[in-house]
Amino acid sequence: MATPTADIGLIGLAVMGENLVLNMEDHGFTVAVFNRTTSRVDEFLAGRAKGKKIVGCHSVEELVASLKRPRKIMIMVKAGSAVDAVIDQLAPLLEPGDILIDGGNTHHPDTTRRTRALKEKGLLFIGTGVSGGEEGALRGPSIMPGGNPDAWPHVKPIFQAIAAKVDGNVPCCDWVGPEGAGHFVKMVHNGIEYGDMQLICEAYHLLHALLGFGADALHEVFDRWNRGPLDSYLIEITRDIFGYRDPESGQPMVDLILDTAGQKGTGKWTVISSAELGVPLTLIAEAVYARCLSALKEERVRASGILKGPAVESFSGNVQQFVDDVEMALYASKIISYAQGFALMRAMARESGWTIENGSVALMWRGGCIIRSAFLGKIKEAFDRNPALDNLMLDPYFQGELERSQSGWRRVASVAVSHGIPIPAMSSALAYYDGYRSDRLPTNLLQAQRDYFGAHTYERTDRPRGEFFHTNWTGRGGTTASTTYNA
Ligand code: 2AM
Repeated sequence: MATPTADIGLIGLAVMGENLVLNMEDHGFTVAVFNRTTSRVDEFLAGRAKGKKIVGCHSVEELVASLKRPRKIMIMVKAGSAVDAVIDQLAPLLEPGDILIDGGNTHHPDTTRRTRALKEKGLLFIGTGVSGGEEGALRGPSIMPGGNPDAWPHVKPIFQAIAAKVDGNVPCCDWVGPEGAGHFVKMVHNGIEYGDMQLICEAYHLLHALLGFGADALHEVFDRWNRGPLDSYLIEITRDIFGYRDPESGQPMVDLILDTAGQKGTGKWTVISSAELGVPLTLIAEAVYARCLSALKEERVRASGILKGPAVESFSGNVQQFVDDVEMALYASKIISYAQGFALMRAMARESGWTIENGSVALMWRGGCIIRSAFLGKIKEAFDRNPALDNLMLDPYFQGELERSQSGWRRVASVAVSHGIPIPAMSSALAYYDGYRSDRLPTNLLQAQRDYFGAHTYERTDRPRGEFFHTNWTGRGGTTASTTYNA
């Protein structure tokens, strides 16, 4: 058999897989490729891979034989059982110390399970988030690897070479943590992406429905916002979307698109995870539910003729001031969303015994991925100042930014409410801000209610924490406290 020549193998030549291969090759690595439907290998070799250091293989055995040791194989197939099928095919052909990498959108518990199972066989598993879409995969994605830490030194030179770069030459890729940590962080990235997109849509709704701004005016506003603290990929593409006209009708394309959204599930997983960990992730939850509500198109159309809103005149305030207020509302809400997302990662790290460095995550998201922005640089600085920061809002910079933007944020919330325009993400963000900064919430009453109907007991303001009391509120039912009723 010929001497192995390839630095890494890749299985799954859909567009993400192909683009990653071309990116690796472009950085000097020889890549062996395989796809279940082998005609795809031939098409790739004859097409985009022609003349490049890419070794086409027609079986997994051939792929394994073409790799230098320790072998490194990246799996880019559909998340779920396909990943297990490929791993089961490969594992018997590999030797201890060989490395398998899943670069798909896998749910993190699967990655934890695979990392553990393969470790038993001496194989080193990595589950990595790859973000940036097709373009990112080709030109520089954000890469978030986690799993067996022994694999990282072998994979690092390849991953950091192909990753997006910021601030000169800093790669948007670093080791995230053990087991499913990489895929967990990618999941939170996607949740934050849901939140960012929903916030932008709410800003659009306010400017469009309330101020009557059309696509051209919106294009201008987003162009200006993209040069301020909101500077980001998503604001930039939104600006460009408003500038795009339907080639046939000449109308703004955005006006012709049906207002119902789909979702693939990563936003939902993020929200489920927040509920399991008991971390408020209200903004992303609202963003997920806003998509669900949008999908009820026929119901909404029927209800629009039945349910009445406020009888408010059209907007009568200062238009320029209101546009600036909406910018502030968007910006402040975005700070809340990231504060909640980073708090979730901190809680998951604690719960799982993982080490996830929030500053390092912020750096990985700075470039390459969909939520890339200048703002993430500020988040990185905040976690550099204090890696153990409980909540991003408490960092002096973000505290100041929230203070600066909250009057506009509050004005937007009240105008939206009085005009009947839904801003679930912006208003829930404000509720979280006001809740988090409250030293006293109405939960004393909640505890009284729980104790009244279920003898759940309560602690007292005039006694030390940890002492529990029960009141016989009705004079009936005795004085026995419930100790086994905690959900
Ligand atoms: P295919 O071209 O043979 O369908 C995205 O669907 C990628 O995942 C494709 O490269 C596809 O291969 C691959 N894929 C899907 N299910 C698979 C499986 N069970 N085993 C191997 N590859 C699979």
